[in-house]
Amino acid sequence: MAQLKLYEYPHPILKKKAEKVDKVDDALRKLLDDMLETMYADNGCGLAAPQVGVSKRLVVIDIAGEGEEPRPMYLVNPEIVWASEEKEISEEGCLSVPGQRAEVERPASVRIKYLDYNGEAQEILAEDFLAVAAQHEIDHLDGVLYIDRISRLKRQMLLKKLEKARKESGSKI
Ligand code: GNR
Ligand code: NI
Repeated sequence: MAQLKLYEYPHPILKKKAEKVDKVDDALRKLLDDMLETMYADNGCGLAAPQVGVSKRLVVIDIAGEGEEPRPMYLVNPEIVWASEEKEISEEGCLSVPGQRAEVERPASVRIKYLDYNGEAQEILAEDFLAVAAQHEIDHLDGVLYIDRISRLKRQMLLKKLEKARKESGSKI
């Protein structure tokens, strides 16, 4: 296993639409394992491949709470096949926009089709925080960050704070 480098805003790879994967083989599973390790090391609950510089449609998620048994999920080529009319607002953060948070509105539940770690087709109904995390990650595969889903004014304020925090920490955050 290996920890991968995280790409942060405004790296252009985060704006690119990622490519579909055509087969789940050992090399791909190794990448999924490394993504999971990277996510755990940075205390994230989800991670998409573009965040580690790989423009492929791969996501890992673990929404288990602290002190709970880990429950890793691997989503290859995830697709939202249904979204609820009902919307929900929740506070989001992103490892690629470190130290910042904002409220984002999204469908409250979504049905997602994907291939699992073994390349088998799966479909799940994601609700509550899993719905938020899965939509946040699938957005990454389409080059969309949660800050693209907030008002211009809020985004400008958030990006100013990010810039300030980076300066204060000696540029590297
Ligand atoms: O660790 C993360 N926490 C989080 C909190 C609220 C909504 C979404 C997320 S995902 C984020 C990790 C990340 O940046 N994934 O892309
Ligand atoms: Ni993110």
